[in-house]
Amino acid sequence: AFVENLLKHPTFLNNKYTTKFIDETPELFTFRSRRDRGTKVLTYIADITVNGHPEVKDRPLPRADLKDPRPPKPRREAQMGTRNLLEQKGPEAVADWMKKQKRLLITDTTMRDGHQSLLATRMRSRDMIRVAPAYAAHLPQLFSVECWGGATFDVAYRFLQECPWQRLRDLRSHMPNVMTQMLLRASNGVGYTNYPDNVVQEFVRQAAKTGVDVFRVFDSLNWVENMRVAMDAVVEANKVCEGSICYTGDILNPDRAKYDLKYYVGMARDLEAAGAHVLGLKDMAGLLKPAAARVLIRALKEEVGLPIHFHTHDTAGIACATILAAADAGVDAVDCAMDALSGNTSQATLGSVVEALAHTDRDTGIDIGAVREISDYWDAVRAHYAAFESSMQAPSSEVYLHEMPGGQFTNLKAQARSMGLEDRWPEVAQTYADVNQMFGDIVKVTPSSKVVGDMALMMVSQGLSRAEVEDPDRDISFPDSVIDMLRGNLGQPPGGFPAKLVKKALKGEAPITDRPGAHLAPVDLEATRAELVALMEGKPVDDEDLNGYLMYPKVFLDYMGRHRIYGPVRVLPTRTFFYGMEPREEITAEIDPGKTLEIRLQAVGETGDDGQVRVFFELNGQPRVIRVPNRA
Ligand code: BTN
Ligand code: 3PY
Ligand code: ZN
Repeated sequence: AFVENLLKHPTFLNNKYTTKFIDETPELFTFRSRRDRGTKVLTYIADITVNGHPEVKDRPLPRADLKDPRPPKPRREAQMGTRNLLEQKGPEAVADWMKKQKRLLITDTTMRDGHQSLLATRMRSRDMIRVAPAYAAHLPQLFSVECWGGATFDVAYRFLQECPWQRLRDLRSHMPNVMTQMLLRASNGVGYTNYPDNVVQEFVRQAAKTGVDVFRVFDSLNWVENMRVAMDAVVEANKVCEGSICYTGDILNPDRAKYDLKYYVGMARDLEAAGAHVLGLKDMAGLLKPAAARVLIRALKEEVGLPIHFHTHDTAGIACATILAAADAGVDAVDCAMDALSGNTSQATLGSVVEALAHTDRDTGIDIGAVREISDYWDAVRAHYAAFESSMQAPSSEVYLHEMPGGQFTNLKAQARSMGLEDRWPEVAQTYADVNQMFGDIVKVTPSSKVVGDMALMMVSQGLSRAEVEDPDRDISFPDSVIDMLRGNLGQPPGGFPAKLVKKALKGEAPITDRPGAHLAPVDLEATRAELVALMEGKPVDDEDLNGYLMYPKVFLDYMGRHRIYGPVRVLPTRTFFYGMEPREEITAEIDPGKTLEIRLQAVGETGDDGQVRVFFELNGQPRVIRVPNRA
């Protein structure tokens, strides 16, 4: 009843949630559940078995014969890795060490960008944590494991019914020797909007404390001014600050002179001066071509003193070639995904890069046997997420036209499908490119990429051309996200936004041109905590929960509401989580270290006159009957 009440409340339906709303409607939050965790988890299984999981409705099913994936067993103790170096000597020592390495260093992105770009970010913590000990034992040569941030934070609460902080804590403890890495959208945190400075600072402090070692910090308009608060907080936490350039355009194309070599070298110098330990080169769409990589990496190596960490996507099928060119030009570290979750909109294939460089100057030293074994595990994991696979069958050079980031491409395609525009995809791609030019040729990466996507979908669905949108005599109702960006609330792109468009969209209202954070009052953290304690009936609120609430108030409260009903569903196998159980099926779930639930579904009863279904279980040998509503 709690969730239903809450979700039906008009304030939620209008999506105008504010903290004040809670003060005014405390009765919605007083749902109390005394049931034990086992009963709650059975309630979840019963509900999913009867009603299905809304996220996989009408989507392709995983193969019926799939087993719970078995991670490779570690065959030796974890050896020293980059995390030990960071702990003992600090972030500057890590940067110095990187520059001294002859070998090419590799970050494994499987647990963040890999599934974000291929499986709509839907990979569950359990599938990651179970393989972490194998990474610790057999891949201690990795530079880092990217496993947090970007879209994974809100997707965990929103769709996977799990706590992102707990994921991080568990990965950290099962993989204590290799650095963890996160993607941080600077002042946009892990959200889509600019947060007050102290919220960003608090978030970084907590992420560092819970277990992030390397923070890749970027700004969605490449505005270094708007990266300082986040970068300073990382340096303050004594973690590795990877200040990043987002790469767009084509430095070798004279028609895209706005983002030329000089521009990138200038930004790199600014990031160095701003205190970065490592320079990130973030090619979120996979636009950097091999020949351009040679030129750019060489120039950056000459002009800045920082080690360089290169990130790209294989959307055009050329990422390995670009990585090899970058390696030739002296790049220090690159991002790859484990073979089974690589290619297309994801990263280059880790095993293939390891093989390509074996017996060369830049031999990675990574154990290819371990890569294959761990990739086999990821292959088995991926099969469970068939519902979230995209329709992309092959790499495509079309990305050089639209320049969509890997993480957005399949999402926008799905959005276009849901609006009935799937057949008109080439038009969406062209319009996305037109909108980019209309906005003055901007960097497109979360959240600016979402703004471009919103505008493009709106134009295609309404049949509007760029000229019509720009026509001063034609009334256009711009999407909210576009108006917000043109107001300056995401910061400033190089050269500013086109004045005529701003004037039209804002109807003459003056935009801000300084830092959005300068306009946002600090949040009173302890008052917010007290408010949250009150909502949760006096249950203490720790710093992780407080930070989740600060980033995503409604998403966090919805998660908490479901958590009271369904309990720790994170312990369930992925198949059970999305599809429930079959009669006579048995599963085990480790609810605490060493404490397991043995769950057997006996039978599902008929729907009664009251609309309730009785579901018959055995829990650790004891019969249990759970009643759930039939929502069909
Ligand atoms: C979500 O995707 O909303 C989170 C997982 C829990 C949702 C449960 S599934 C059964 C019940 N039916 C719904 O539509 N939501 C809850
Ligand atoms: C994110 O911000 O989530 C991204 O992956 C950007 O590339
Ligand atoms: Zn990426």
